[in-house]
Amino acid sequence: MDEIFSGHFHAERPKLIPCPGRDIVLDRPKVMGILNVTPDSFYDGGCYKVLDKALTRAEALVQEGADIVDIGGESTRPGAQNVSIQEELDRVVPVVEAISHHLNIAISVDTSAPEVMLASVKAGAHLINDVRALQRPGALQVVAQAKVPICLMHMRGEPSNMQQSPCYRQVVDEVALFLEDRLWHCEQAGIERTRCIIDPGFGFGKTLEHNLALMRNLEEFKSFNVPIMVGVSRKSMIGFILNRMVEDRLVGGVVLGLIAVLKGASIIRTHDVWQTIDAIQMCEAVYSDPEKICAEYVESVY
Ligand code: 9MG
Repeated sequence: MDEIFSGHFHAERPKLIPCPGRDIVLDRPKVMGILNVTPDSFYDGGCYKVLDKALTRAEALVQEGADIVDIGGESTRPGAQNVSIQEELDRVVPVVEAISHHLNIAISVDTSAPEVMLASVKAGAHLINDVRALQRPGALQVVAQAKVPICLMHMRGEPSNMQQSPCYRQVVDEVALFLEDRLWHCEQAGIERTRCIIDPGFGFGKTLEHNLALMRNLEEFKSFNVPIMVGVSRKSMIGFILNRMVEDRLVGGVVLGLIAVLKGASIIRTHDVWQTIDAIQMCEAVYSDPEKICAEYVESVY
């Protein structure tokens, strides 16, 4: 058991994601804090209040130790409806501008719209997180031109219908096949593989059984030799297993995030930043060189 944990914690992972002006160095697992600017988050339609609140939340994420902030203007929850491009631009771009001026943190934008990708990069975003894996017309070209890293996520269907009886013959193989195909399209479009991140898309067109199979077999995705991102925080798979409401799913999310790291994930996308960092650090302390860890601890105490 011990070897399984230490082996995974020290498993070979890609070391760097090149990014103009802000390379993402994967010297340890990175934590991406979630900043939603949708009506079901703190978005209230009043421009200044939204910006203020978004900036306050981003500051809190930085304080907690987040490496990346992921800004999303389109709700991708099960049952969510599409938003117009203009609405998404209005929600996201001012927040990207404000964060890039005021805070020192890598900025990711969670969008599938090429117009939003382009405007966000111009406004200071460093990375694109696309739950539709650049399948919208023009998206591949925008990311190729911008030369920013891209997270390609697997989703079956659309948020509005994805949880209506999702069905796979072999979920791990089918998700892997999809990601391989999207990586191929990226390379054809001129997006270097070193800029790509893959994500199996927990909860996106998957039953509890599918999600558990993906987590159990997450190490299989290491064979792509690109960083793996995982987002499980507060998702319904935790609710099903623990019978917890959204606000009480922190422990379940942190544990799943840690399992993902042990199985080779390089980036954990979460609402609960400091708790996730603490869990990773405790695991690192147990499985790192004891002399180094103890020397660091003594220094920090005295
Ligand atoms: C936007 N979004 C919501 N959940 C996500 C997940 O699990 N992964 C990624 N990449 N994005 C997500």
